[in-house]
Amino acid sequence: MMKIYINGKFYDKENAKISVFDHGLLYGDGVFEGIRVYNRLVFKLNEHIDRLYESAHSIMLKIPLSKEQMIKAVISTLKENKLTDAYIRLITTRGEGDLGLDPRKCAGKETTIIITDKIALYPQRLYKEGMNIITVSTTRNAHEALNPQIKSLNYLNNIMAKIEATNCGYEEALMLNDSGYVAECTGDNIFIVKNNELYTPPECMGALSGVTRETVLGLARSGKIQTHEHVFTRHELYVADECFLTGTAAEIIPVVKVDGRVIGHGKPGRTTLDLMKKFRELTRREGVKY
Ligand code: PXG
Repeated sequence: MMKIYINGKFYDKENAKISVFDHGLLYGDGVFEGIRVYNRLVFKLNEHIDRLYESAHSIMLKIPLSKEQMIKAVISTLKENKLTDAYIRLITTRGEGDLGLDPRKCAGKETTIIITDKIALYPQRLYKEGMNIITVSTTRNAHEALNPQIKSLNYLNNIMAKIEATNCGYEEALMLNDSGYVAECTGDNIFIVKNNELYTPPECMGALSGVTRETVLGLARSGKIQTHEHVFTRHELYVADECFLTGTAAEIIPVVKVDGRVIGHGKPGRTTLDLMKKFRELTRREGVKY
């Protein structure tokens, strides 16, 4: 039986419920993280916790637990569910208030939820053959409106882009920022390889500071690959030698076609395959053991 953590207690899935007055539901007012566990090793747990608290700080949401308490809560949820490989969804909402926007009404009611589940893996075919993605007309949120670096519960911007892509028969959407520069995909960061060097858009272009993104940049640097967090347009993407996406759920997934343009040789590239291998090795040996 799946056990879900809500504010320090475990509930069966059927009984894991929160108020309909929770501002997480009413307004998407809250923050979240998605974390992976590989064979009892929680991958980059501290990095995810840090990002959760940074997102909360930015929206002036007080998480009732200290980081150490949050880490303990995550581990105890994993133990309760006896999972060795898992996907963790960590959420803190503003909590129960009234029908008005004012978050002051929710003070002291912040709600922390931890769901651990089996991982829903992407089809193996996509890793072997690579993905075919399309640019959508929904632009990434402007940072002065709702900064894409805040991993908030308000994901409509990404969902609208995902709907556009699936309506066109594509698995994933490429999102540009409101100046037309490449930002990221709906739940993954984007990278290109050109002349054996690695490029990804800087966060200020509308990209989340992805934990997998940081990991891949580190792996590339230790493999003596030059890395650049650099602004680029769709043209640079179209003429890249290789392209791939990174995310906790997807890990590293090759992209072989963008807007109908074949990338490189139309197959997952050498650098991509090498980084995929190194990433898998890292997930096997590094993490918080429980
Ligand atoms: N960009 C966005 C907008 C994300 O939500 C990433 C990049 C990758 O970040 P990490 O830290 O995971 O390397 C994310 C995180 C989904 C889904 O169902 C994806 C995320 C979160 C929640 C759901 O695809 N990705």
